[in-house]
Amino acid sequence: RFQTAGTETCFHDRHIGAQIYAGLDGKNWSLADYQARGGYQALRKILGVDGAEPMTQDQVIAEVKASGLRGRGGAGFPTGLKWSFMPRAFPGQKYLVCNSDEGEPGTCKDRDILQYNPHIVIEGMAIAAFAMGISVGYNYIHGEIFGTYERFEAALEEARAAGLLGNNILGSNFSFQLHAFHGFGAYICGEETALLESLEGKKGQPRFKPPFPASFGLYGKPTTINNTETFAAVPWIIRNGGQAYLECGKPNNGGTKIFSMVGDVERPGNYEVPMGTPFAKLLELAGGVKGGKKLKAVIPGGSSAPVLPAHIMMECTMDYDSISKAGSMLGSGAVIVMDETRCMVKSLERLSYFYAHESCGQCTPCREGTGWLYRLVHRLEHGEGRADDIALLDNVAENIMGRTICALGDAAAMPVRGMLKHFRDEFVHHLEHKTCVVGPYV
Ligand code: L3W
Ligand code: SF4
Repeated sequence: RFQTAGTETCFHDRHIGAQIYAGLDGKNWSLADYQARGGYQALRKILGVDGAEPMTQDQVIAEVKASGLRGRGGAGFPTGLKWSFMPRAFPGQKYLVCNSDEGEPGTCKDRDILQYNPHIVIEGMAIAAFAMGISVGYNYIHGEIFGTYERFEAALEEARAAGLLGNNILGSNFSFQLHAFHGFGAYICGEETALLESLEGKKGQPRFKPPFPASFGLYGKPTTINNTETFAAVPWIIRNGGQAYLECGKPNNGGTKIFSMVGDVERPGNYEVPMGTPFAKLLELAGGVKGGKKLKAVIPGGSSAPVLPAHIMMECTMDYDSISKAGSMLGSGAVIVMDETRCMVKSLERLSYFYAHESCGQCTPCREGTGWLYRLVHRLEHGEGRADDIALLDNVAENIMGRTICALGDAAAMPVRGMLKHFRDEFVHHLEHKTCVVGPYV
């Protein structure tokens, strides 16, 4: 469920959570409802269709830069800077791509945005296309969500019929063709260059970077890729100004962020809060730890982020800088909450299985290393660990880090290193006693 953040801190009438919330019953996603909430006013503003002076491409990019908006897919790269990489005078086709291939364990925000408020993404993409002089775009939607894909297609049809997409949008000389593409459900296709390969009809395997998509992207042409939530923030920024968005959050961490609160909480769901909100407040919004149990640990940014023990997490605020200072990353904003009954060895076994399963197999350290990580944790978990397995686990993780084509290798290694850093005792206990520190095997 999508929920806003309570009266004092919420952005109920000001930002995307409110609008998604408005469509929560599944009835208010349509174009008419979106327009009644102020939708497409930002697009009208930049095109000057209501009599005001149209904005220039530079002005739009300047607003996004001023907003401090950073990529909401995981890397937190500054959006305005990314947009400024797009060569304006490029003679051939340029592309805009929305990465809706949400597959990070714990993350479920993009799905809700597309389901409950698809037009906000369409409007954000149209504004981005205008700013970068792009005439063709694609939204790559995760293959396992069928209803969401159909909802987005229906919204596209509405927008085309209303002259908000297509040739000469709203009577201006700006044209933008936007298409939806249904992916195949592989986690790796969320990596931007694997996504492009998949969009081209090939096997979804990451490319070497550089060159970055900004210069060599879809079909080898300059391409800008942003996450769904990133595009969804753009209409508000254009209507209210970049500075106002920045001030919603904190310096270098502008705006609000949607956090998927999952795991051992009373009310799991998506919560939109200002960047810089204390973790304790976010946990409270989600109803606290389930069943009144004690908080043991939190993975603060999707399964790729290193785990943090409760005492460190309770001191953090939810923004890029605070979480990275604590030794983890904000990532895609999935906050996996673990209570005192959770075994860290078992949790890591589950995570390692995921990465071994999802490795595309292209590079040896990832293909072989993720399999080794899983097998090592599996035998520790099942009381079959050997004397040097913990050291070996450390060693395999270290030998994956930084030696692969894409970030999946690091994403598999970082949780291992986080677990060993903060919960090594539990691994030692498994090794020495062939049983679990929090209870019998289940
Ligand atoms: C031009 C340069 N462009 C960087 C662009 C680059 C990309 C963006 C960020 O990984 C993370 C990963 C996962 N010229 C550029 C440039 N760019 N330098 O900026 O790039 P990068 O390489 O820092 O990150 P990435 O490859 O996009 C994403 C983590 O996110 N993650 C994964 C989440 C998964 C989902 C999902 O399921 N949808 O969000 C979670 O934490 O581990 O670290 O656009 O081209 N010089
Ligand atoms: Fe494929 Fe893993 Fe290499 Fe990424 S790191 S390209 S997922 S083998």
